Parts: sequence; structure tokens; C-alpha cells
Amino acid sequence: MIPPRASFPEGFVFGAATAAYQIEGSSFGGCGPSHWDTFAATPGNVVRAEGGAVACDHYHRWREDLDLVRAAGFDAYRFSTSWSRVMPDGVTINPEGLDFYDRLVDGMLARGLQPFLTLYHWDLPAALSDLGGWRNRDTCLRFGDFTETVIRRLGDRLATVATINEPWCVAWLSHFLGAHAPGLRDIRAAARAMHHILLAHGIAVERMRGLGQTDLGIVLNFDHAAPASDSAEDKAAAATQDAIFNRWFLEAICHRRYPAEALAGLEPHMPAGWRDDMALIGQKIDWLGINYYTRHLYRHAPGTAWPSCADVAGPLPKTQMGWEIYPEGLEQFLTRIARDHTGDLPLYVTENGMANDDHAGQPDPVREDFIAAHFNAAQRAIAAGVNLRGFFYWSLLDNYEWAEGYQKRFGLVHVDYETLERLPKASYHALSRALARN
Ligand code: IFM
Repeated sequence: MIPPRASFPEGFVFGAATAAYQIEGSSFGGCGPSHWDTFAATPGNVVRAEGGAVACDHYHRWREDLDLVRAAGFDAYRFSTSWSRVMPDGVTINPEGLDFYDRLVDGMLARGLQPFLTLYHWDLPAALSDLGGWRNRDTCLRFGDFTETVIRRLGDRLATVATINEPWCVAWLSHFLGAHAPGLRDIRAAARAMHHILLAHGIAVERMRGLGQTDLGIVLNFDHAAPASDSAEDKAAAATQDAIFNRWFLEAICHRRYPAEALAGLEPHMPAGWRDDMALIGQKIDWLGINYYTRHLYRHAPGTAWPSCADVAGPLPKTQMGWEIYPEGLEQFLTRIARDHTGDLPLYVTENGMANDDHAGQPDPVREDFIAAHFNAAQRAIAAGVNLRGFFYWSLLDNYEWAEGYQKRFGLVHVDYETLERLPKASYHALSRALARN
């Protein structure tokens, strides 16, 4: 059973999370093309070559969607602003785009929901991608301009602002593993993106502080990295993955450094003068967002170039994504991050959830159990003294799961992609019973 609201500390924030490209519909409202539109249009990149042109049509159905957030009993809604909607060519403002987010934020407030904004959740304007995207230092400055444009318009009504969602995905997954836009497999591109995405964060925080904006943070994703065996080689492989995935961004933000295990491979490819940016990157933030889904087992892969690691299938039950269900990892990350890096800084679980092969109207007990297990893990971390302030379920709606297209269903609410009809799942109702104020 999902632990009830009353079993969490007073004032704990419960929310649902989404992202612009995954739900809005990028063909509406004067939105420009993003690198996800072009990536998806290239055969072989996305399952069934699906893109976000219509997605869940949230651009037109946002009122109904916010009603669903409210009716579930959530306190907050985590959403993102599409850079290509606000600035279709990356620099010129589209007033229609800003008006949309203005209405959306007012809609949240009218329903008593706290707006948790993420400025960048991956939809880079294609025009900036043409200029090198996150390989190009100039993109960080353009991101500063975008940030200032959004904050000048919405800033007076936001509860919190995150600069970037999951920099590991923006940089490593997209420039080294090639799985997300722009689909590169290039260590030099990856090293530059790994640094520039953090520089963009630093510039954005500085620009927002200049405007007097408060409650600023960043959302990092964490993936428990375990060795596939007790061998020293497999342990070293897991430690390298841990450094790239879990420590690179965290240590830059909290300690103004990059971990040696990751620099070992990346340093020769880093942009000139990167050390001079570390103070800006590691400036004070007000909270940290933690996205957690699963763990991975790693083995040493002899004869391959750095990082010389390979994935090994784990034995635990898996979600529709093929991800092992491992709630202990959430507790471990929360306690480890607070103990080693953030101290008393407020933390939020900004994403946690599972994809399941849901069919309209059928119960989804596995998702209910998944939520219960991860709420329990969060509670154990709180009991251990972690300053955890809230928990956001990913996601409100079934939506566009990037390279996986529309087949992977993470929503508390089922979406029929033919009719775009929304149908709350059993897990939505179970969670709303847990969140009810008695
Ligand atoms: O759908 C994504 C989201 O955009 C970022 N975090 C992970 C989710 C599930 O893969």
C-alpha cells in the first residue's frame, strides 16, 4: 500500500512531473524545430520514427491536465519550458510561446498548485544545434538569454526553478552513446557537452540571481552502478561508470571539481580553459533535484577503448523499459548525496516512476507497488536525517519517451494516442487516496 501523506513530514511536497517536448505538441503555437524533431525524422533513431509534433496535445488540453494534477491531490506540478517554443530560432522571442507558459502558470496557481519550472528538458532549437549545440560554448550564453526571457515573464509566480534536467542525458547519452539527439558517438563532443551543460547551468543561475529570483536548483539523474562480480576489474568498471554518471555533475556543482576516474578519459578532450569555469558552475544553489529509476551492473570490457565497461543484465524484476526495480538504490543515493555532498541542502526526488505495458481501463498494480516501495525508500532516508522536501512522480501522463517513442507508458493517466482521451489508471486513484488530507 502507498504510504499516506500523514506518514511524511509536515509540508512535504507531492507532485507530478512532465516535460514540454514529451507532451505539448511541437507543431503548435509557433514552436520552432528542435533537434529532437530532426533526430526523430532520421530513420533508425526513434522507434517507429515517432516525434513530438502532436505528443499528448497538452498545448491545447493543458486545462484538463492541470485538473487531473489537482484532482489527484498533488501540491505541485513540475513542467518545463520549451526553448524552441519561446525562441523558435534559439534567439528571437515568440510571444505566443511565452503567452502559453504564462497561462499555464496562472492555471497552476488557480488550482492551488506550486509551479516547479525546469528551464531546459532537452528540446534545443535546431538552429543552435546547427551551430554545434552543446559542443559550442556560445550555446551556454544563448541559454542565459533564454533563461532571462523566461524568468522576466514567469519568475514572480514560480515556486522553484531548475536550470537543466539530467545533464548526463544531455551530454553523455546524446554525444557519447548516441542514443538521444543529436545522436553523436564522439568522445570530444561528449567532453565538451559534459562541461558546457554545466557552464550553461552556472550562467543561468548567475543571470537569475541578478534578477532576484530565488529557490534555484538543478535536476541530476542517478543510476546505481554495481559491479557484475567481485573481480577487481569489474569493481573498477562500476567505479568508472559511477564517476561518469553519478559524480561528474554532482561534484562539479557541490565541490567545483570533476572526479579523477572520469577525467582520466575525458581530460584530453575538454575545452580549453575549463578549470576557469568551475567557480561559476559550483556557485551556491538552493536545492538539488534527484531523478532515480534503476541500477545497472557493469563488467570490465577488455580490448575496448575507455571507459572499457559493458552492461550485464541483472536478475531483478524489470519495468517495460527493461530497467531493474531497485528501490534500495533511492535510499542509498539520498543518504550518500546528503552525507558526502549536500549536507543540509534541501533535496527533492524530482522524478521516479515506471513504464508498464498498460491498457486502458485495466488495473496497474505493479505501478502501485513501485510507488509504495520508492515512497518507503524515501521515508527511510528521511528517518536517517536526509533533508528531503518532496517527491514528484514521473509522469502525470503517458507521453513521448524519446528514442522509445510512444510505446513506453510511464503515466498515472492513460493516453489514447488516436483520440488523445485521458483515462486515469488505478495507480492514479491509489495515489490520490494516499495523498488525501484527512
Ligand atoms: O521520460 C524521461 C524524462 O524525460 C527524463 N527522466 C527519465 C524519464 C524516463 O525515461
